[in-house]
Amino acid sequence: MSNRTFTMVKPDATSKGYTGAILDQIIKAGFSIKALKWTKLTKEQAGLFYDVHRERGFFGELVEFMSSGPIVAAILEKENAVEDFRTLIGATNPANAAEGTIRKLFAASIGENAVHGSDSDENAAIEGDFFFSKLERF
Ligand code: FUP
Repeated sequence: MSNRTFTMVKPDATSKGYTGAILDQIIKAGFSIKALKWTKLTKEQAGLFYDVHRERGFFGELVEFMSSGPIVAAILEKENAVEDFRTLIGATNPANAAEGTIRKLFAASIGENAVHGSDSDENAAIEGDFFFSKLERF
């Protein structure tokens, strides 16, 4: 069990002005920010980030969406970070997300689902390294 996870506030949420409210929920849930960045992915970068989904039918749409506007990337710290953060954000499809979860509150659809959360300690480390150098983590 690692104490770090990686998240993105996705383009749907940044464009609707939800960034502050989402970060507030994350901090109030006990996560501390170890790295934080406002940026925008190219299509190529979005494709690399979601490489594991390259053969899936939704890959093209996913890449278009994730490169369509700014995102906020962050490394978060908390005991049991990966699992607790997945609980905080709720199911991938907001229609199935529990009441009070970030996706239930802020997501519109399975494709435009407001936030990303790493699904394992290994991926949390890979995804954090994708966005942040050692000099950007405190
Ligand atoms: P999650 O781990 O909850 O982010 O979900 P996945 O890794 O399964 O999917 C990554 C992203 O692909 C989702 F956030 C949105 C997109 N996706 C779709 O657009 N349609 C699907 O059926 C599944 C995922």
